[in-house]
Amino acid sequence: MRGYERALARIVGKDNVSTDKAELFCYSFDASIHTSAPNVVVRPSNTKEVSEIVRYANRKQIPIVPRGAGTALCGHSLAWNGGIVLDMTRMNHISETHVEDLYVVVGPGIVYSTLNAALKPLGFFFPPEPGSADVCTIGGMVAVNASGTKAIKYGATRDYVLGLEVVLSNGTILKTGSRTIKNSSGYQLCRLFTGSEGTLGVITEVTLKVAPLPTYSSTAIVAYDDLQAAGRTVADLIRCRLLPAALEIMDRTCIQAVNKSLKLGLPEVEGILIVEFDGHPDAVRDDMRKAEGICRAENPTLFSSSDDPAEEERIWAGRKAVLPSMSRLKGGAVSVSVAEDMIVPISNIPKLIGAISRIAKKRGLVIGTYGHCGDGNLHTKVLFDVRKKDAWTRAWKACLEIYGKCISLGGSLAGEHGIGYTRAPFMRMEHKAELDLMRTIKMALDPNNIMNPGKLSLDSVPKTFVTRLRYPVGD
Ligand code: LAC
Ligand code: ZN
Repeated sequence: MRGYERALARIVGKDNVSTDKAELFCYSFDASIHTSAPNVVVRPSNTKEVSEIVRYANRKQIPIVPRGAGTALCGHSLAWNGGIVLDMTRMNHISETHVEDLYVVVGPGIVYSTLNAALKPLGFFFPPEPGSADVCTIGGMVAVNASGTKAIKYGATRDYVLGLEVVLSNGTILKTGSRTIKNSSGYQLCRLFTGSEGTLGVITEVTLKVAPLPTYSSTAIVAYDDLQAAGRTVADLIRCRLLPAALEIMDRTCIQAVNKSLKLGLPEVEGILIVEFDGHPDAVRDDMRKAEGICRAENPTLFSSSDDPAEEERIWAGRKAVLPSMSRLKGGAVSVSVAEDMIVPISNIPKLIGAISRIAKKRGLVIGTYGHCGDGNLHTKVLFDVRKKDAWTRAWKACLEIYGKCISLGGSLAGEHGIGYTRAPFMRMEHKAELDLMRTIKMALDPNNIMNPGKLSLDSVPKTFVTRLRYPVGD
């Protein structure tokens, strides 16, 4: 046993420390295109252990990377400089439930859908609903300010974080925020740690606001022969003061992919919108009637709505399967996550969609576009033969052009997946001088740079960016 293994085993017990090669290999991936292995994985079970581990790592200047379920799409939970991966999944308790005060207190390792299953009998929920809802952890969601299909109406994770317990880089256990629905008492430090991606400290407990669970919903599928028409409908719906619980888009490539993998028989048109309303049945029916009129103004080939939960689930099945289905669309081509989470002001969706398809054509790439158009957030998947170096070069060029367009439209690199490693070299494009302030904050809180180093902000594209890919790239 190496010295650091012994020291860590003294804190968490030897069964919760591993340097086994096979295990380290498993921890060398998340859902991103990158890969990098830690030297050791540690699984703490409480805040005190986390504090002792961090204090030890700080003394020895060993990098620490907190990790939940590893669903991050940009390499957030990869140990880029080796070191310790802190697997937080054992800290998965619900320690307090106070729905009458609109909050719960949970460990960072609890899975999103497990928390909502516990809240459902009480008639409450935590709404942001990411695509990885059945596996992702609340700590990971706070770390990247995650969200998903419900953000247009209910907001993102940051809108629900009332309080946090965080272990700082010197091992100090900090309590920040409150158990109240609002406070105006000083700097809103919960907001600082939310979205900090493990670079400022380790989240060990979360006080989360919860919302009343709607008891009725209705969902429509709307098909258009023109993707731009689908995009225009999004802003039209909102301009008419409709606020859907979800408003999603899928282009032809995505529709073909889910049809192929799930045999759904969706119409293979240029664009499909999914529109969901929830709330009081009368209000929902009224909103859906208005939405139908607005959607029909752009001449859809199909408008079909239902309040039957089984049918609603059928409508959603295709959308929810886009990400895993894309790699099955074309033999030899893999769906690759580059430029995959842009967000723009809602009415600029048609412009962003148009730009993505022009860039795809110019670079000779197949790009599937889908996502949460109701809040301005689009995901893209680039399909190509990952063994070909030239295809990677074209994909990176396309990525830079898409980011440039997105920023010029008043948007941001990431709507809900965060920055991690894969987007770190592009941060200056968006944040300019603001990035220097972010670095000042980072240095103040983590002077030895042990907390998830190499993430969130890079000045240039390092060589490892294109060499440490999870794919076997040839010439
Ligand atoms: C989704 C994930 C990729 O929306 O965010 O499917
Ligand atoms: Zn999403």
